[in-house]
Amino acid sequence: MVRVDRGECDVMTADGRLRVLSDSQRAQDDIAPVTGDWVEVADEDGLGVVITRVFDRITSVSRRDPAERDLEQVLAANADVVAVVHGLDRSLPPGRLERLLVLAHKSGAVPLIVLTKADDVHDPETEAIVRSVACDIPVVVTSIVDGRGLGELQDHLGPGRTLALIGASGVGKSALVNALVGEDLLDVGEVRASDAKGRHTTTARELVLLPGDKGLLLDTPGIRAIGLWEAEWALELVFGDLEELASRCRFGDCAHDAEPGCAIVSAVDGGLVDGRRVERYRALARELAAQREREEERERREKKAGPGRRGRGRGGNRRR
Ligand SMILES: Nc1nc2c(ncn2[C@@H]2O[C@H](COP(=O)(O)OP(=O)(O)OP(=O)(O)O)[C@@H](O)[C@H]2O)c(=O)[nH]1
Ligand SMILES: [Mg+2]
Ligand SMILES: [Zn+2]
Repeated sequence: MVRVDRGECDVMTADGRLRVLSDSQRAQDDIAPVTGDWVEVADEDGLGVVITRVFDRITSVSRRDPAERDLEQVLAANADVVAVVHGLDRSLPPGRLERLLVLAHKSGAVPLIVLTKADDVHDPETEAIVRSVACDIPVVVTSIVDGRGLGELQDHLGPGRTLALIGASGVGKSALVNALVGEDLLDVGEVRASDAKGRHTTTARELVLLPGDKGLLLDTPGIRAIGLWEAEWALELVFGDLEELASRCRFGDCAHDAEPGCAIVSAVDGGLVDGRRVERYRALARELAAQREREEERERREKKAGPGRRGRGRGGNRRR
C-alpha cells in the first residue's frame, strides 16, 4: 500500500502501481489498510481490483483518533525507522516532543529525531530543548538548502528499509523526501512568516521509493493533536531517567507527589531533575491510565453484547 486517499488507494505490485477503491475494501475486511501495509489484492467480477486482506503489521505508528476520543488511528505501517521531524525555524514545547517520541517508540520501529532548516535557525533554544528530551535517541540536523545531514539520514535507510516522517505541518517533511529522492516529487508549501506554521500541504500518506534501492520514505500529513494510545511502556522509555528513580521510591505505587521517601521529589528538590519534566511525565501517565480504564470499560460492554467481529480474509500473494 503506497498511498491512501479518502476514497481510493494505490497498491504497488510486481506489475506496477494499481489504484483500488477503498469502499469495496471495507466490505472485504474490517481492518482499514494504511500506507505501508502489505495487502492481498484480487480482481473481482463487477468490482474491479479490491483488497482482500491486510497482513499483520510489524510496526505501526498510531495515535488516539483526534475526531473520536476512544479510537486508535494508524498513521503509518511497517516503518523500520520513525523520524520525528521538527524545524529549527520555530520553537518546540518539550511536552510536544515527548509525546511524539512516545508515539515513535510505541510503533515498534527505531526512533530518530530530525531537525530541519539548519540553514535558517530562528530559535536557538530549540536544538538544546530537543537534545535534553532526546536522551539516547540520535538527532540528525539537516538542511535541504546546503545539504547538511542528508547523508547521515541516508545512513538510517538501506535496501528495503522504510523511514517514516512524522511532525507538525511546515517542518519540511515533504521537502526532505524530495531532497533525498533528488526531484520535486511531492508538493511543498510555504510557511506563515509570523510563526512558521505550515498550511497542511500534504494530505495523503505516501510511500516513496528512493532510486538505486536506497530504501523507502513514508511521508505523512502534518499532525496537530498527538493523543497517545495504550503507550505505557513507551512512556517508560521516553522517561527512562524518571522510571529509574521511581524504582527507588519507598512505596511501589508512589504518585511522586507528596509521599514520604519519594526519590523523584527529592531529586527535584536537589536540583538533579527538572520539576516541569516530572509534571509532564505524571500528566501523561494519568492520561494513559484514564484512557485504559475507558477502554477496559468498553471491552466489558462489548463482551456483554456478544461476538460480532468478522475474520480477516484469505491467503495469497503479498503486495505493498
Ligand atoms: N530554509 C529551509 N527551508 C526549508 C528546509 N526544508 C523545508 N523548508 C521549507 O519549509 C516549508 C515547508 O516544507 P514542507 O516540506 O511543505 O513541510 P511539511 O512538513 O511537508 O508540511 P505539511 O505537508 O503541511 O505537513 C517550505 O517552504 C520548504 O521550502 C530547509 O532545510 N531549509
Ligand atoms: Mg508535506
Ligand atoms: Zn515517588
